[in-house]
Amino acid sequence: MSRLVVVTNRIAPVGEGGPPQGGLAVAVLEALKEHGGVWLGWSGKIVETLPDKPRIRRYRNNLTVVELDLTQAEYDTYYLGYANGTLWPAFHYRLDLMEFSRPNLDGYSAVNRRFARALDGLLQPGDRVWVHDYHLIPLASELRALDISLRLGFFLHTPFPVTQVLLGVPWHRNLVEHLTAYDVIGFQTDRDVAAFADYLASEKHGQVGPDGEGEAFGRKFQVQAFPISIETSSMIKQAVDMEDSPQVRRLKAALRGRRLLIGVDRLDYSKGLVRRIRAVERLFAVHPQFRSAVTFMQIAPATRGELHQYASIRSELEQHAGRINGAYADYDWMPIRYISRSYSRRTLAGFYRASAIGLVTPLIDGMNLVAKEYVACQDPTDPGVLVLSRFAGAAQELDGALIVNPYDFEAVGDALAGALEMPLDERRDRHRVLLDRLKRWDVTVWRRAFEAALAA
Ligand code: ADQ
Repeated sequence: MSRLVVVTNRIAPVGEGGPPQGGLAVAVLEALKEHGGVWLGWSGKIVETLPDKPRIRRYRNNLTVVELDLTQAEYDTYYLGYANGTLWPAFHYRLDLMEFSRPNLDGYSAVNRRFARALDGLLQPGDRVWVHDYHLIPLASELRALDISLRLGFFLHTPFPVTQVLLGVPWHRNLVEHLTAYDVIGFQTDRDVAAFADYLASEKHGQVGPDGEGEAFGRKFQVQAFPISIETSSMIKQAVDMEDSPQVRRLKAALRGRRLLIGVDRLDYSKGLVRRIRAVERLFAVHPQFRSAVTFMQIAPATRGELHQYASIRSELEQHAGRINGAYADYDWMPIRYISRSYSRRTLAGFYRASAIGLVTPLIDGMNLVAKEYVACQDPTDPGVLVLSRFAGAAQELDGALIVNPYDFEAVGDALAGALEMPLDERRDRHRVLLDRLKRWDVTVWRRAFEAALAA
């Protein structure tokens, strides 16, 4: 039986640290639990001197976790610099926020080389290597340079930008050439596959055929969409379990009979939070019957706080929330609750179930798992409504949601009014279709589809 070797930027705590947060970590752990295997990535530690060897921990079920540390310079150049200062904004269509420097790119390349060397010592004949996300695009090339001929797969969790945007990224040709060193290149949606194929064709590097067989830079590879999903059945169970939990009871007591609109995101400029809050303002301004009848709760803990592109988002949001609360609040009602701490998935599951509307309005998003989690957590007899941006990858599958254009926040505000007034029958019908999709295509099916392509 061949081993699965997974490489991610960051290793989430396994075992004693409790359940890991984040869709990637859940999917990876679940994949490795089934057959065992190796998970290699950054430990989360920044050290002054790197240890001679990576730390190797062995767990039950043949799971081996290999932890690498980063130096401060590596963290600054590889992680903050090129990965999150250049690629993340560019892949989310924000060339205006993109920054680029040669030292950052050198750091990015060097860390990928070091990850490849660490892997080299651990790989066995027959292993299948599955690399995740934009931090590690050059890893396959580095492994090939070490004469490794194993099957290598890559999955991009973010969008793949259209050619006109990608051309703005310094080093774009090298990035795409590095991608083609993998045997399988997986994207979230067909739109991403099409963008990748268009880049190869229009830059005259190669092509992708109708069945996803690609050829470029003298290599052959398979390109395919694998929309990531959630652990649907366990999410449903958590939501049911949490229905009568102390947290949900406290939330409901605080709402005092008002209906809840919920947003849950990492604090990121791609998530459309300012426009979302303005859509809520529009709801109160133009549909006064909902004043004092609903509360909007936005949970958005800070991430990547060291990057200046993230510095102003929080204060901008707080300003809008303060302004709207100032304009509409009453002595017994606060329209907007803005919360910057994070909660466990279990607690969130209970909060989703208690909400009449899930607001997921990114300006662009690879998939967005919150949209899927919100659907799974609803009570099928009285489900809430998902209001979903057309620019989330999830909108390709979840077309039974209320699909909105997040840039048109006035229309989003009106869609919120429509969602609050939606008859029970329509809510049930829409929810049934959405949940059906999530039961058929959960994270296990997603992972097996990728593994099958990698084995082919
Ligand atoms: P993210 O940008 O982090 O992920 P998303 O998919 O919404 O976006 O969230 C990942 C996970 O984090 C979800 O399971 C969610 O419950 C959790 N989470 C988000 N906000 C939280 C909060 N405030 N508190 C606690 N938990 C929170 C990237 C891509 C996405 C893609 C995923 C997986 O940007 O488009 O869906 O990877 O591929």
